[in-house]
Amino acid sequence: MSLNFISAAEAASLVKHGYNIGLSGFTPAGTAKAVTAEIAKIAEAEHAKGNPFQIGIFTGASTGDSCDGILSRAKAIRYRAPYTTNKDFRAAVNNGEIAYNDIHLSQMAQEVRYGFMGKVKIAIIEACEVTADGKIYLTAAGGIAPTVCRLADQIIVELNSAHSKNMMGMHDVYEPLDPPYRREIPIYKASDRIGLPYIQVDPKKIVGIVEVNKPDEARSFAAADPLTDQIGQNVADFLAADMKRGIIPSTFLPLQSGVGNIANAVLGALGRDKTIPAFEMYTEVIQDSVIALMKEGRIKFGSTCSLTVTNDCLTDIYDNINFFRDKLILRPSEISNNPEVVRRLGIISINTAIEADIYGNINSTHIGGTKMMNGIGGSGDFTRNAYVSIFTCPSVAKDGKISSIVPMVSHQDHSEHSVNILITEQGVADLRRKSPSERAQTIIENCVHPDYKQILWDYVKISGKGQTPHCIQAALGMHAALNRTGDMKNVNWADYKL
Ligand code: 0RQ
Repeated sequence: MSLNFISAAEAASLVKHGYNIGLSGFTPAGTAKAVTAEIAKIAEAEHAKGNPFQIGIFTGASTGDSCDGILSRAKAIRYRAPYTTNKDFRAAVNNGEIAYNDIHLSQMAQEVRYGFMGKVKIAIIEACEVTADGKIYLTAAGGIAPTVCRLADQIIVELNSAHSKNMMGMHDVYEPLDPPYRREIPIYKASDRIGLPYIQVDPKKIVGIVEVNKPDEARSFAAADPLTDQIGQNVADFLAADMKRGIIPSTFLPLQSGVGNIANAVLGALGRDKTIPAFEMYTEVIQDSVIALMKEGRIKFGSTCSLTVTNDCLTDIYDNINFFRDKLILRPSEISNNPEVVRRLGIISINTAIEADIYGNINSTHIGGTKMMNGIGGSGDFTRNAYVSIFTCPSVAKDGKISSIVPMVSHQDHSEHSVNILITEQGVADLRRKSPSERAQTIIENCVHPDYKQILWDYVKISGKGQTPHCIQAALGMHAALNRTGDMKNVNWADYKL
């Protein structure tokens, strides 16, 4: 079979109203960019004629503006799963315009395979190389590409020359069988390679190859500041102390770290702290700080689903591929985030909370309990199965008008049963082996901002008795005060007397 090159517009014309499309990528790394922008144009033209045009999007995690942003603005998305970070998509979701299914990232590929999500008509896959016998070499992410390639009727390849062919060989493509035939995933250390360096597809399904030269759209991160540095130092001090006590083996354990400004800064601090030995990562996202630490020898190996790095950093990896070839491996999200593997390897997970409550329940996704921020991402995959699960956040948000620690979370993603450690710039709350009341004491004492300590001690006083004491009428009183007055400090517990 010869390779059939077509334009992005020709490729987009294959996508019809009502189709579900499956995309490569995980975060803006490795995602389709050109065909999605052309689909948006078709949607706008159809809408101008009074015709409906909306599609479902299945992908690994967030994408870049060329996908979620452009398609949201064109009102071309009916349904989407999972995680996304785009602000226009977020606005459309919170206006009720898009049906958004925020599921754990490890489950996405298997739920598509199980038939829970509906038919995938077309897969759009970014590649750095494709061969006439159907070998697709992915770029900066694994995502759900192997699964959607296998299930889709047709495959469009975006052959993106902004990604170097040096990426060939960096992926480990492996798809488990479904129950009742599934076997263990044979990864026993972060660097184990268990699959192929490419996706093998039936070449007849590749209906077109679109030549593209567009870099990934990963955002750069805010520089670390004294607050994020302090959070990072608290994480490093905590881990060093656990090692000293022999709770964490002296060889250390692989780390997972979430995405965002805080996560980037935490890793930087861990790298600087030489009481932590050089370590490995088994994670879903590698950001710039990890690459810098690899060059310094502080991180020995990184297994990831994506290289969510700035373009300068990605160019650096491509230019020095011989250095990175035995230090990095990219896996599909079903494997990078697999609970079985996370539990086996004994991962230390570090994720960011939007808010936590005094009992250790975590909200990672919703602002004020109702508005979607980004989504749960892989935080649940790792937290529930970690050797030690850690959440970090600044103790206050929005110039101190919001306490990140509240009596009861306004939305719950991770329960008290899965959360071991809470860390803010104020300090560390070790929740392991503690009862709910003991957890409340340690969280308020160690993690809450001084402006909110007395407010939360007073809440404890009005909470009465119980395994998990609460004054139910008042449990969301700080959120109500924020809505009413713009500042949680204006809560008055006397308003909620029994
Ligand atoms: O608002 O954007 O208006 O400034 O939330 O907060 O402090 O910049 O932190 O970039 O690290 O993001 C949880 C969203 C943190 C992210 C979250 C406001 C705050 C700011 C962002 P502005 P920061 P970060 C990996 C695994 C998902 C789960 C996860 C995330 C904005 O880490 O999406 O970890 N996690 N997945 O002001 C109101 C509060 C607030 C608040 C913060 N209590 N109330 N606003 N903010 N706390 C991802 C993958 O799986 C791919």
